[in-house]
Amino acid sequence: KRPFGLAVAQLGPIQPNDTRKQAVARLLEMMKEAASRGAKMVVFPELALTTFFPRYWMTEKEAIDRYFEKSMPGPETQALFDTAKKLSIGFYLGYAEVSTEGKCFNTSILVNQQAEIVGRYRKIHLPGHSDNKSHAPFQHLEKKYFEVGNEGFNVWETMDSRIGMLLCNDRRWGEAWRVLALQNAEIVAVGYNTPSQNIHWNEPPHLRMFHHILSLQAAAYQNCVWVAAAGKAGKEDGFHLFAGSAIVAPTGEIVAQAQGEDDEVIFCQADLALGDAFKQHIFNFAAHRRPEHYTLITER
Ligand code: CDT
Repeated sequence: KRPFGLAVAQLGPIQPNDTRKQAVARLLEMMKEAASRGAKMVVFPELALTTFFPRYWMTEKEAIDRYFEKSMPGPETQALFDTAKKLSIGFYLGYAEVSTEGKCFNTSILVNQQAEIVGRYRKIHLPGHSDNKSHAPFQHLEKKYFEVGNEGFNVWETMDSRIGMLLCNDRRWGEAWRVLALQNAEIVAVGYNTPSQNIHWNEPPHLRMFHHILSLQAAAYQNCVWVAAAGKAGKEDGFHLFAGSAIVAPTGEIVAQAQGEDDEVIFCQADLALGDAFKQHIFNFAAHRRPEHYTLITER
């Protein structure tokens, strides 16, 4: 067995006028709880420092001034790094990034137990739209505020494991997971913010949660990885985001799931060796994959 203390910290809602200081204080509380339960790493949600602001039509400058981080760590986020180092716990954190060249990304970072940033992922599957849908109850303007990530899907050797990162909508795309599995990922961390209401078509609400869990379980099994998925949940400014933060084993089984829609830490002692039998047999990529028949995937 190769035990790895894995924690997911779900966030309840963050309101538009909540400060970074308030958000960071909540993250710190959960980081401490995760560490006390024996976690080596805690996974926080996508855009974990602010409300899910792509629901608002703003000018890009307004959005940047309010909701984007100009540096990481910055003055308000330094405490996360200081506490992580003190407690010797790694973390995944999602936030809105303005790069040094002034480009905007929906980003996550992977921080090791010495509080060093070892990996960065810039979200590739940006859902939603860039125009103002004035008839809709709220917007989903990720295509307006963010550029498509320009650094690919990567896996980092850290904390005695190989860890990959995805962000929210990526979890629905089989290709994203497979690119991480091909780099021998053992754990994939995913932060998300998913509105319960679909503004594009009248989707039955129960399907939203079903497709979220279905995506995580299928991806974990088909790629022999541990999945740690952290959501931001509850009503932000009256708009509901679903909860359902979960840890899924390489067997495809859910081993921990959040019970409510508030700040909540879930934890499991993940056995990183659990995926080995699947990797050696049913999903032995070298023996059984047929990439020569998959070329259409990259051509279209
Ligand atoms: N944040 C994010 O990517 N949310 C999307 C919502 C899809 S509906 C436009 C998701 O896939 O959960």
